[in-house]
Amino acid sequence: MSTLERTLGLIKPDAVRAGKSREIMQLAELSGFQLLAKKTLQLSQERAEEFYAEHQGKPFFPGLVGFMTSGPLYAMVLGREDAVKSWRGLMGPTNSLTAREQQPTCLRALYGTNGTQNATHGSDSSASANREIAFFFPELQPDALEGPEATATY
Ligand code: RTP
Ligand code: MG
Repeated sequence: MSTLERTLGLIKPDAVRAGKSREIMQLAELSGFQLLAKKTLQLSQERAEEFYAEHQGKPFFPGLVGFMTSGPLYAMVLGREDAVKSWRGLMGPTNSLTAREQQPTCLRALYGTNGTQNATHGSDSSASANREIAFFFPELQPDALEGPEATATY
């Protein structure tokens, strides 16, 4: 029996700028992912730093934050069996230059530029997926229905 798993996918600012968002979403759907939710948004420096908090202090961190705030991105909730692992497989290696050598048909080979500007993001575990979906789609969380406002309404 197959169970639906959810992961958080991003189409990063380089791929959005290059006009590849629709193509990437179509490839995702052709690869068996359901596009359960999507939105376009611009990250502030603070939000980008929070999203990539695990990389604070690394040499590439300032460049990463600068890149992720350089323009609008797409955030997507992707559903599929084994979604976390499957989406990372479709993206391919982190560095787009390596990706072109090792997996020429993966998303990062097709749409990315280098080690930082690599077109897409995907959660690295089910726990990360839950956290990252809540980060970009707080309105989808069951908790959003609780709290004083909701209680007062009913
Ligand atoms: P992501 O989180 O974006 O899905 O990528 P990942 O797991 O494959 O790679 P991770 O190690 O989490 O790195 C996060 C993002 O930081 C940028 N990066 N630049 N120049 C560099 O050496 C370097 N290393 C990482 C990339 O944008 C990478 O996706
Ligand atoms: Mg990562």
